[in-house]
Amino acid sequence: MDVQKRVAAIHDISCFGRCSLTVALPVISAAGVETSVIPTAILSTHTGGFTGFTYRDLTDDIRGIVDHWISLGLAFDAIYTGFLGSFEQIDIISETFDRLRSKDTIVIVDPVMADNGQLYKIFPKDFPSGMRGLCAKADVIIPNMTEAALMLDEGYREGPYTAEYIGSLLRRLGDIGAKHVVLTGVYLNDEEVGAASYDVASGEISYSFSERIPGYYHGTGDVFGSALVGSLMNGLSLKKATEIAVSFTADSIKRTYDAGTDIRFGVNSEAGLKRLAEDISRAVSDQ
Ligand code: PXL
Repeated sequence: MDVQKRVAAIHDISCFGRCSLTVALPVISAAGVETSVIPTAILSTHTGGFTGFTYRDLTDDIRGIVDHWISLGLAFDAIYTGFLGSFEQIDIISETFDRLRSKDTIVIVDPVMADNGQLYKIFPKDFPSGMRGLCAKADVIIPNMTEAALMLDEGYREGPYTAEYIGSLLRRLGDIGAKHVVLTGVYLNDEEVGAASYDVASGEISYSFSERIPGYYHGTGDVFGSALVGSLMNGLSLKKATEIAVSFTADSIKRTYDAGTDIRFGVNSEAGLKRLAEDISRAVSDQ
């Protein structure tokens, strides 16, 4: 029998608005993977489009949780980080990688901090350099186009993009230090949008696209990242994991668009969890 994989997901809890841990837990669990959490903060909602949200910072709890886990001898197949609220949290999570990772642990960093050409308002201008440092210690990084431009210290460009530009971004993101880069929000024409994956060692670049749905929906980066982590933990290739994550995210956005839901409320990925589990199982048997 296969030994079940275990992931440590390190994100905030946004109590309303489907993102970060409220997405990571169900999605990674649906992939059949045990999901432990380190909550970095508790907010009444995420910060995108809501005003008046509460924010309880949990930075002071992180080291104690890790100390206890180490005392129990726990091991993790992956560590997956997303939204981090301060430079201090970046430093503590960087230290947590060193303390929790073994030679077989995959560290996946989503440098959540920006979208649509803009750094989120709550972050200082130099935050991208902090996230760049954390990305240098990862095995897989999953920036969107805005985060990529910010970490490379260049201006954000509107698409459609050329394959040359995407290739140049991927190679320079690879130079930061991760072994694999998955760039999201990539589009080469106005009809489709998706992701490009890059394997630094082989130089292989793969694209995966889906129909573009109008509107900007919150939390989709976490839906994508969590499906990618769940797929990778099932032993799928980066290319296949990216395809499954693109399709799962696009279906979730389509369902939400058809329902006419407020874009701040996150997307209905819940109705796609069964299909995600089936897609992963099928891809595992096809290997
Ligand atoms: O999904 C990204 C995210 C996660 N957590 C918080 C956020 C955001 C994006 O705005 O505000 C608290």
